[in-house]
Amino acid sequence: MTASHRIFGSEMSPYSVKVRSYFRYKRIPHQWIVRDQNTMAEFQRHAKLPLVPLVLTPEGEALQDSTPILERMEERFPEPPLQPADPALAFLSALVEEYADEWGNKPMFHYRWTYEDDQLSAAERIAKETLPGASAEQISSTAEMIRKRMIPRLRLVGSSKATRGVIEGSFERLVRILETHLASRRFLFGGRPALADFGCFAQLYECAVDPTPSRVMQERGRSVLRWIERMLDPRAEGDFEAWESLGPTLLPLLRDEVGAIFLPWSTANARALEKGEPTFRLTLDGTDFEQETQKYHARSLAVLRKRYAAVVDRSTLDPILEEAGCRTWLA
Ligand SMILES: N[C@@H](CCC(=O)N[C@@H](CS)C(=O)NCC(=O)O)C(=O)O
Repeated sequence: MTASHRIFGSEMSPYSVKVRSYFRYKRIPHQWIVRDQNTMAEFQRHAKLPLVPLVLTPEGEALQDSTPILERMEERFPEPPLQPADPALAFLSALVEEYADEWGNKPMFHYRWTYEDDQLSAAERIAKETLPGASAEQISSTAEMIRKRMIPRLRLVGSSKATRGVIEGSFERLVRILETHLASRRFLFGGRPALADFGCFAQLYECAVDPTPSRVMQERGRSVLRWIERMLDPRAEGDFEAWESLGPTLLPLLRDEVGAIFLPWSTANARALEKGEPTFRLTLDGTDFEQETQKYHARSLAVLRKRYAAVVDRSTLDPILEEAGCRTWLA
């Protein structure tokens, strides 16, 4: 039997939940270790960055950053394949994952730390998770500390009164598009999960357990909620579909979210970083959107562009990207 991997994570961290679902899907023996006050010292001994998830391999390697973790595991555990064999679909799946990781995190973070109900609920769950067995007073004072620490971080993701409409509009559109797409299929690319599912579900899983966004999902996203449930312990239930059947309901995601919002935003961030500008602004959905420039997003956009450049035959992919308004941002 393969020795066990150890995943240090948190139920409150979308990237941790994403990696855990992947390990479950792949049947990779693993232990889920909540990073709490008992496990923190060990986490800190291995982690280069103070971020979860952290995966320790049986060989003693420490891995961080969810996408490279999945890619690394995929080399060692190629079955069942994470991506469709068709390179065009595989790229689209990577594109949706990038959108979810980098933009889809905004609504999640925005709702969680903007509205009082959400702040209180999340801060308490984080405090309980971090301090197992603590008294009610300890939990409540820690929760208050967490709340005060997290609210100012809204600025870092560009969430403010001025951008609330853009972020919430994007979330509602995403739920609407996925609701239609998932009404008649099990996963985003057909009968089995792909990279896109792991990225996208994880952000929405967190939204589904926070009071404000979960109300939107209860009202308008019942199929999305069922898919999130499936994604917590996903199984291959069929094959990937072809673009011909996916396209009618998947193109709106690529066009109205990835092409209209995410790629222009990520490109503006990367340009600002190149010029050494500390903030950047652009018009999204007819509204001024301003945010602090972030290194990480620019790096992952560069990786995505390399991935696009590496698709040898783009005769199927390019017309799809063109129709979705994504191609100009990738070339
Ligand atoms: N790009 C990273 C992001 C990881 C990340 O941002 N993790 C957050 C939680 S979702 C974190 O650990 N924040 C600091 C903390 O919770 O202490 C990934 O994909 O793994």
